[in-house]
Amino acid sequence: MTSTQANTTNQKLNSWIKEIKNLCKPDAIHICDGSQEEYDSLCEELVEAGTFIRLNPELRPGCFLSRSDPRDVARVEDRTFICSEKEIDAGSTNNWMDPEQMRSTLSPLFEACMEGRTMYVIPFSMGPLGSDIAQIGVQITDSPYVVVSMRIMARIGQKVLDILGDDDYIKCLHSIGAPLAEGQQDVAWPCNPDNRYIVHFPEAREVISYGSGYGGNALLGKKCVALRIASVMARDEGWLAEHMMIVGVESPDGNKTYVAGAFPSACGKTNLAMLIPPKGFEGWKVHTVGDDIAWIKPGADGRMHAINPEAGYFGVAPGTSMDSNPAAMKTMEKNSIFTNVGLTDDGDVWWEDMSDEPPAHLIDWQGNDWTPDCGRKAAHPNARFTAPASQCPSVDPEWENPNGVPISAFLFGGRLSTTFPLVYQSKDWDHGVYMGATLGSEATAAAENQAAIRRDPMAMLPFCGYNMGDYWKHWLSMKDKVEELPVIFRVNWFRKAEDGSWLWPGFGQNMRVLQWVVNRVNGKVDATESIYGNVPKYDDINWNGLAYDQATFEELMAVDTANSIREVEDQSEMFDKIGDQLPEEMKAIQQEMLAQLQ
Ligand code: SAT
Ligand code: MN
Repeated sequence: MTSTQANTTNQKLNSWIKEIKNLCKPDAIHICDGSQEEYDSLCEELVEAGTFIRLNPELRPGCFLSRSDPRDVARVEDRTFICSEKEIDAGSTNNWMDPEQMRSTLSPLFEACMEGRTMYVIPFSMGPLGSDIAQIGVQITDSPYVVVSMRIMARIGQKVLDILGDDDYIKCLHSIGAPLAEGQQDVAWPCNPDNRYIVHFPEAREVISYGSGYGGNALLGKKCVALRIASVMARDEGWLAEHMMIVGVESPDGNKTYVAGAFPSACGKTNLAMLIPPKGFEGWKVHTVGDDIAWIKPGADGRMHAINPEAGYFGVAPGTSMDSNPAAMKTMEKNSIFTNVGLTDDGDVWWEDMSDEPPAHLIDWQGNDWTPDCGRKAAHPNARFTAPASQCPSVDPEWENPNGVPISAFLFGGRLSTTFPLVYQSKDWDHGVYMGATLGSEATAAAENQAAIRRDPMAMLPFCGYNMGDYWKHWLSMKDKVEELPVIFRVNWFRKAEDGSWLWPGFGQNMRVLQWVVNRVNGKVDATESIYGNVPKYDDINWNGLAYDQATFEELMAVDTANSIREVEDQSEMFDKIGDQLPEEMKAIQQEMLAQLQ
């Protein structure tokens, strides 16, 4: 291990480090300084331990492949807990346990759990260093894979401690739960899959995670801090912590309009964050501020300002290609970590749909020989790339602006094949909150009219750290916190024709919708009222470079009464689940819409 270490005179932090050391009994302690030397030597150790395979430096310089335990491949929502003092504050959409009871459940698990391992202390900043919108946390972990991943995903090290000074921080304790007895041989991906806990104490601003080394279970700055804990802080302090990408849309005259958007998984959120305008949009550019999370605060100018609290992308690899997302592909050309993807014979990575022609042979994500006809996937469906945002060719020059970027519009988008028009604008703020609260996607891409809708309010279902009804009330209350509210839209790229074919020609054409959104918020184009909200006329969308006839557009925008009634009625299931905490505005808007449809 490198000799460089960070240091701090923060007494609270130093005594917490001592306390955890006494509890977890690691062989050594390392306080991460965040330097390149430290990163390099940890990667070297991971290679020696068999956790990392160095990829071909000519094809993927500075890149590593990691294969997880096949039982530790994704977030575990059924093992995720919100331990608020009162059960009602976690709400019916979260798992709750009494905080004291949870602490006594966890304590014995952590006793000597780091034996034979090094305990790393990672000071991290979510958000640009020193930004008023940023927050500082400290993660203690026994996983060097987590340390190197956190160095990509957040700002870490001595510079964070220098800013922290003697202040408070968000406490994040993590252990893979796999102590090593004297002389015991380690495995490549130690974990404890039968005993996982991903636990949040919202009032204490604290996270404790045990048993998993993967993704959001282990890189605690991401979903645990930046969404579950931050959403509670945002409620208490009057801002928003959202599961949203952020883009800056630049028009040919150089004007930039920032848009943030929430999408349930598999709805093209990353593709939209890195969109390349198609033919017909000469002079237009889309700049990436963030791909996953937005922290949004009322600014002194009376507008909402957003930062991306992260410094890297932890993206789903399968399906990503030079066709679907060239910017993402370029971002991960170097200095990136790949987890659970295939390893080609020339030392590069491959996953499903990365190329039309799969390699004739590779080693799959479980370390076995793989050929295109073997009947197994080369990469796990939740295989990931971890890549620095600074390497993204479309990264916005303002992405690290400590004041954030001013948000003009929010998008909510689900996958609905039969009901929802391509795009519509909310009638007012409350109606926009209703549009986000009722967000959902079809569980399967079924063509039948009855496809079950999985509700995912604001795409926050597994990430809201408090009662969902209170969260919607908080969203409603934001209308009094700024003078210039962002305009709210819903989009749906997934509508199908009677014969089951897509009505919209694909993610690459979404710029046409983004442009209409930008023109709307800048007052450059009118809209027509419909039952859903304000919709574009055919002529108000820029069709340059695309042959798309008006009849297909009308089909894409049509309101199917029977399906719409079914959809609106179906929203009651989620509303009933929220129970007494449901803001009355939600029910009122739903009833009004039903009345109009009938
Ligand atoms: O594993 S993460 O939580 O970081 C990503 C995801 O599951 O959305
Ligand atoms: Mn996400």
